[in-house]
Amino acid sequence: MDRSGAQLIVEALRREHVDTVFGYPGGAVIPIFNALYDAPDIRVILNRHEQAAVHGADGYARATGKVGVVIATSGPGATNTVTGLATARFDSIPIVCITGQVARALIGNDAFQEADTIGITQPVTKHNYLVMKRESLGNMLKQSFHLAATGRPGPVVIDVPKDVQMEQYDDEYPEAVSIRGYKPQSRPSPDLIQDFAKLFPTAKKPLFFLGGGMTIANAGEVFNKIFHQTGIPVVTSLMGIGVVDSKHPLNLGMIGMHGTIAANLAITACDLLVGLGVRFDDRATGEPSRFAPNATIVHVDIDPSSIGRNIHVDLPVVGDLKLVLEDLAPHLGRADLSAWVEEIQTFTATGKEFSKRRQDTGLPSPEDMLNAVNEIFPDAVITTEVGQNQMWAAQYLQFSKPRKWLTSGGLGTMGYGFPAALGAQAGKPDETVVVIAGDGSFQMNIQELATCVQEHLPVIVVIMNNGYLGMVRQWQELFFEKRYSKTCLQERYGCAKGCTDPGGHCPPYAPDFAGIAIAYGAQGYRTDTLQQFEAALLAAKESRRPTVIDCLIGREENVWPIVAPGKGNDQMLYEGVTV
Ligand SMILES: Cc1ncc(C[n+]2csc(CCOP(=O)(O)OP(=O)(O)O)c2C)c(N)n1
Ligand SMILES: [Mg+2]
Repeated sequence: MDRSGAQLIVEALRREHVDTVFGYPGGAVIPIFNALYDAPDIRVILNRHEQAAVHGADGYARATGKVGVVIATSGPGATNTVTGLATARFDSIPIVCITGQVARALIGNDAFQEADTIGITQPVTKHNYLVMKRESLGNMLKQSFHLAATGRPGPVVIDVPKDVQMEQYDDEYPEAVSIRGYKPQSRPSPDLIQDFAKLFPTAKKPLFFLGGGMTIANAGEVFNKIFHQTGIPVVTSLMGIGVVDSKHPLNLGMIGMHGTIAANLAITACDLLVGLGVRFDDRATGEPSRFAPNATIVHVDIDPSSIGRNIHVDLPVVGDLKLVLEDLAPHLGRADLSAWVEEIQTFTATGKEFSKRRQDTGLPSPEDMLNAVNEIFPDAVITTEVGQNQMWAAQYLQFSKPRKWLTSGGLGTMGYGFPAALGAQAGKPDETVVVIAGDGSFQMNIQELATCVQEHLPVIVVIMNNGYLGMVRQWQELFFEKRYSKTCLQERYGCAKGCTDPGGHCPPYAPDFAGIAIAYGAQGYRTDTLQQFEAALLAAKESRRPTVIDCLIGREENVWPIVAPGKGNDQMLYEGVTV
């Protein structure tokens, strides 16, 4: 039976069990949207910007574990996807991004809305395809889904010229896929597992370090068995949050620049460090020569190219984390770690002691706000924007399950959190989805309020409004003599240069976020006490409507502790005092 390329694309979506796609139409993808018009089984979410559509597919993928799909037109549609693709690439999120391209005969002619999508997206994708023959479309689609989801997952772009979308051909969507040279290794040899297991009985201070790969590999369940069986403490990267219950006393939380005091002290003291699905990113390691200086380091990852890149690894283990841990588990027993656990308790106590130094600003503190979110939405899916809001969320929010913590870890993309929340909500309609946002970041994709309202996605946005690009301001305060160059979001033309004294004399904040929410048809609240904030959260919970809660916080609140650039994780500052 002859069918058009566009019809085959829709068939591919069905065969890959895609129930939701995110996108934005344009001249070069009209045939695809036309074919989707006849596919009531596939929900098409119309975002208001292609970047947001990719973040939507990304949030959907992180929350559900499925491949996220996005469709954008040629030229500006495709170029708008780049930040979304780079965000997904960095955090290893499976996405298939279908872009329209000008007709084959026009490629290379500077045709209207032509862009070299393959060239532009190559560095920010796992792979990409330009479909120059209608007969190749089926295989390339199948390969795109396969590559996106397997091995180290990532975004794949498939660029389809408009005339390929319209060309008729008699083909079926392929059943099987084989890509020459692509065989992600999944299971290490039994000998390697033996070597790995041998390190545990002699270690006096073992420590697990969990990263985002644990969630991607769905390795949480088997890991928790090992964790309870061995009693070995855990630290995480930003992306590793949610694999182990935050409330467990042996889960010390995040390491690194804004990690917890206990986690940074533990990683400095440990003698066996087992990194699982981590990248040893510079924000996590601090100065590499001071990172885990006493430890034998094991690194388990599906991607051999990420092993040994940033720090020296003693035992590399390439493989699928779930399979590796399943193979390892039978070799592990319970050793006497009481001296190590006692030492860890002193680290935790130090952390508690320092936290008492936080000063009251007279406005809701980040910790109080996030505790309220913990209490009112204990099981919510949380997404974050980027900046101080993201770090406070990582420090104070509590999780007991994976796929509930969605944050742009590698790229640190402002504007990620809100559209990702829409995607997560579309994929998990029965769950509550809360965005922890900054007043700067939220404005990077604020137009998605329209998507939210019109698609009935009752996302709750919590803006921690400090009137600043707070994280950059914090760096200016600590490392650039308080020269607040272009980080004040209340600054108006005519404000005194060098103002470091935000207060009542400042011009009013623009925009009025609650007013904007209401203008879009969502609910909006502006709060400046904890009581008002909690009441707004409860109102949002009650209504199940999209809601924006703009909560004022102390303008110069800082994230503590901080490991200054160039310093080691053992050299933390808390409220300016050395830990
Ligand atoms: C797209 C993008 N541009 C710039 C940055 C650099 N940046 C990192 S944090 C930050 C400030 C974010 O401000 P806001 O959203 O208000 O969050 P806050 O730190 O105040 O909580 C900036 C500008 C970024 N991460 N992403
Ligand atoms: Mg801010």
